[in-house]
Parts: sequence; structure tokens; C-alpha cells
Amino acid sequence: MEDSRIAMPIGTALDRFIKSRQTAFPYATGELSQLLRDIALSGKVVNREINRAGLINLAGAAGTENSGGEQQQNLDVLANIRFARALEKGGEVCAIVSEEEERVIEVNRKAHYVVAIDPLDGSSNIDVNVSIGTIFSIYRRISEEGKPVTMEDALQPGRNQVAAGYILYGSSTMLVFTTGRGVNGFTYDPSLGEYFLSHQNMQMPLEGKIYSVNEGSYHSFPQGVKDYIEDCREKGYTGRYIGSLVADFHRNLLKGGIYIYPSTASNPEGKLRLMYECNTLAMLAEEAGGMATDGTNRILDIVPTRIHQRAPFFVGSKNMVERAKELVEEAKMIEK
Ligand code: AHM
Ligand code: MG
Repeated sequence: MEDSRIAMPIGTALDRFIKSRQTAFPYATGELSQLLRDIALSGKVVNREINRAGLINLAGAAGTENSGGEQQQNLDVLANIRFARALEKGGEVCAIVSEEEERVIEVNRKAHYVVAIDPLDGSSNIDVNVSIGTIFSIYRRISEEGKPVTMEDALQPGRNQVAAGYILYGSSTMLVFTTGRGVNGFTYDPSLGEYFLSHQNMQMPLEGKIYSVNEGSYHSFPQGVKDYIEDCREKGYTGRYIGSLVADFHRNLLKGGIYIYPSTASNPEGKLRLMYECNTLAMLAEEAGGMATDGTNRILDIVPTRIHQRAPFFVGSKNMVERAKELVEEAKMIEK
């Protein structure tokens, strides 16, 4: 088998990259390659809608609520339709779990893959031209093909992911993904309509100086999180919080840093969703040498019991996440 960590040259087109790695993918039948292509293509379509949103009256609230009772934006709804349609047509997916849909969507019973997706994350930033993202996780189904999908297929722990990634719609649009053999980033060239390899085998610095947390909620954070923030302040670290998970994570992946969304008074289980926010970024972080925890457990080991389950989330540079975990655990001991 080809050593899939051998770097492809910068500038390699996404399609070519996927093809060259195909033999190293789990099961290597070409289905996962096709699925990644479908996601990348939908990302181009969504990218186009985002860029034109202000012009064609797409910005703003849709007047409906998502699975978590949060206001849906027009672009949330549109992105959900675009990705779902592409995954349905592509034929490689047996079930979709989407932030925008209350239930598991059954697609092609004969297919082998389950996709968990947040079609457009960072809703509060859509209307103000700030970076937003698509987050996706891919699992191999557990039940037999041809049979109806089961909840066991949907509710798999993050360690079972066969691929995970995001599309960042930022100052440039990027697709960053892993199939369990390193993390690679592709920048979209809109003039050619193609993604090209721009970031090879990405590594998260072990230590960083950036902490990303919504400090407006400081007073309702657990004591250990307050202690960690204090620690960062004393060390003179930089606070950077966009409020778009993908953008905050991406910056920390490149520069070194930690992103925290802990439990708060209004969100006792945290705000972020385990299946299509935390697990995805946890796999990418670990593949890049970083770490992800809920403060006690490794994110990838949590077995979900509900598809829209939330989890407190600490992700980023290994040393920083370890320190945060240490202080959270210490504070819990003192409280006991
Ligand atoms: P969303 O899925 O409704 O967009 O919520 C997720 C977003 C993350 O992108 C971001 O990190 C976080 O919520 C920001 O939340 P807050 O405004 O509470 O800081
Ligand atoms: Mg989200």
C-alpha cells in the first residue's frame, strides 16, 4: 500500500489527490472518494450562494427553527438542501444526520456510509460577512447493507469516523479534511472552479498563545475554566474569538491555540453538538497532533445516545488542552 503521508506537491488538484490516495482509504472501493468529491462540489455551490447572499436577498432569518430550537437563517436552510441533495444523488450515503433536521434522514439503503453534517455553522455571522463553515463527519454503517439503517449506525462514537473535515468560507475558501492519515488543506480557486492542495500534512503546534472562548459568559463558566482563562491572562496570551467554530479552529490549527465552549448556566451540557461539531474537529485535531476533551473524557470516546447531543468542548494544541483539563479536574476535586 502506498504511504499516504508522503506529501503530494503543493498545487495538486483535489481530484487528483483523492485518486492518488484512494488505495489507502479504508475499504478502497472508490465510494468514499466519490463521497468526498460530492461534499467538495456542494461546498462550491454553497460558496457561490454565500458570496451572492447580500445581492439576491438570501441573508436574514428564514422564520423557522432547527433541531435545537434555534432560529434558522435562509443560508442555513439552503446549505442543508444543497448538501442533502448532493448526498442523495451521489448514492454513497445510507443516512444523513444534519443539524438542520430533527431526525436521521434515510437515503440509499444499499450504501455503506453515514454522514453527520452541520451544513452551515456560525449562523450569527452569516449576515455580517464574517467567516462561516460546513462541518462533516463520515462513518461506515454497522448494519448490513440493503437493510433499513438503524440508530446504531447513526450513534457511533467519534473514534469510528473514517473521514472528517470542514469547508471554511473565509477570505479564501478552504477544504480541510482527514481520512485518518494526516490532515490536508485545499484552497478553492474560484476562477478555475477547483480546489488545490495548499497545506500539506498539517500539524497543530504543541503549544500556542491564543485562547478562543466567549468571555461574555465568563461568570457562568465552571471554576476550572475560569482558572484556565486566568492562567492564559497571566501568561499574556491573546484572546481571539470569532464565534465561528470552523474559523476559530482553523486559526488555532495553523498558529497554535485552544478553543473552549464549556458548560454554562444556559447550556449545562455545552452548546456544541457532539456528532457534527465536536467529533469532526476532534478527529482533525488528533490527526494534526492536537487534543480534544469534554474536560474529563476524550471527545472521540464518547458514545452518543442522541443525534443532536451536546458536549462541553476543549480543542486545540495538546499542551494547552492538557493544562485546561488539569485545571478543570483540580477545581472539580476541590468542589467535592
Ligand atoms: P450554530 O451551529 O447555531 O451556528 O452554533 C455554533 C456556533 C459556533 O460556530 C460558535 O463557535 C459558537 O456557536 C458561538 O456561540 P456563542 O455565540 O454562544 O459564543
Ligand atoms: Mg453549528
